[in-house]
Amino acid sequence: MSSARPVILLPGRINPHVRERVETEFEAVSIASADAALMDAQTLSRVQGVAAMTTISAEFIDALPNLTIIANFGVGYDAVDAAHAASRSVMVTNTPDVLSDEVADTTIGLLINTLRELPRAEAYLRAGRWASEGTYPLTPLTLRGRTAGIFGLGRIGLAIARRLQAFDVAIHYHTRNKRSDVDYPWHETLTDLAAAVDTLIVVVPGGAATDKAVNGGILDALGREGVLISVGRGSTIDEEALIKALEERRIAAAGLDVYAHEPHVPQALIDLPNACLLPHVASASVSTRNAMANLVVDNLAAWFDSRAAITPVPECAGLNAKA
Ligand code: NAP
Ligand code: 8YV
Repeated sequence: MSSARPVILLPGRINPHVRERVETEFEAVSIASADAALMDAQTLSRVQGVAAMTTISAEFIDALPNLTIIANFGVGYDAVDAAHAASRSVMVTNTPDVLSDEVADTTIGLLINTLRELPRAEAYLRAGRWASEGTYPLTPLTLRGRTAGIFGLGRIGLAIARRLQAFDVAIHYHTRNKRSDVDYPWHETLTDLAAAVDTLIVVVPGGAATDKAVNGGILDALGREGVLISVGRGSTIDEEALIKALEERRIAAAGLDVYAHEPHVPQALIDLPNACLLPHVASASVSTRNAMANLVVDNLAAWFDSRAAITPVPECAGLNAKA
């Protein structure tokens, strides 16, 4: 391998297709986690790029004096201190669009599983209970007649909305900025949105601005027939408040793909019959993860080729070389 190739650090677990391409197209350095103490001074100074699906802190960025790009595996980049990277002229890229349809498909599946209890019905069959006890009980909840409120009508939120329209579900939304390209009713506050709908779908980015935004008050506004679906980031939901609302049946049910402290899921949630739980799999098909992996490595290649990343995050868009 030529020593002229840019040196790319792979800290911690990474998608195998990212690893394969980085090892082929760059000089790869792997370490167990994003901890500068795991590298000697010479290695720290050789690193020019990072490809990661883990936390990249300001401290770690500062420990890499010749770093110019962090390519994040995932559209959500709340684990990367992008503001700090930008202040040091380090590019950060993410993987938008290529996963939107997959995540939206999974969200619809999670919603229907939550309402119609399909995983529980299948477990009932597999346990032999259909033959021994009779038909599975009728489900109190249904998608029919529901009104969905989408908290975060961005790329994925729009893909969810398009699918829900085909199911004849009415759609409302809350974002900070009203969109001019859709006719769905916009609500200026999350409380107003929750009060107007019976199905709240959360797909905003994580981070300080959305931390625990879905709290007990929002769940009470959603109401007793209310269903919460969360596919954005676990940090956006006040998990303790959610568990209490589900236990007390102040909302009817919840379907979750993301959690505050992954991969740890509170036992109280696992024990709840009205929670439908997935292990952060919304984008997790081989084809979609490969598309994300290709975008990670294509961003690195474009950056080292022409200093023009393909999908810079907004904080870093100004770092791209002008065409
Ligand atoms: P996006 O296109 O940037 O959309 C984000 C939406 O959220 C926008 O409509 C934005 O509108 C709104 N928003 C952002 N901050 C807000 C705030 N503080 N209050 C209200 N609305 C806010 O992002 P995307 O591609 O749809 O992805 C969304 C998120 O989904 C990602 O960041 C990631 O965390 C998560 N995700 C999860 C999985 C999974 O496996 N479960 C997979 C992919 C993505 P305004 O800017 O107008 O507010
Ligand atoms: C991945 C995601 O599960 O893109 C995101 O923001 O949450 C998911 O697609 C994640 O990036 C894998 O680490």
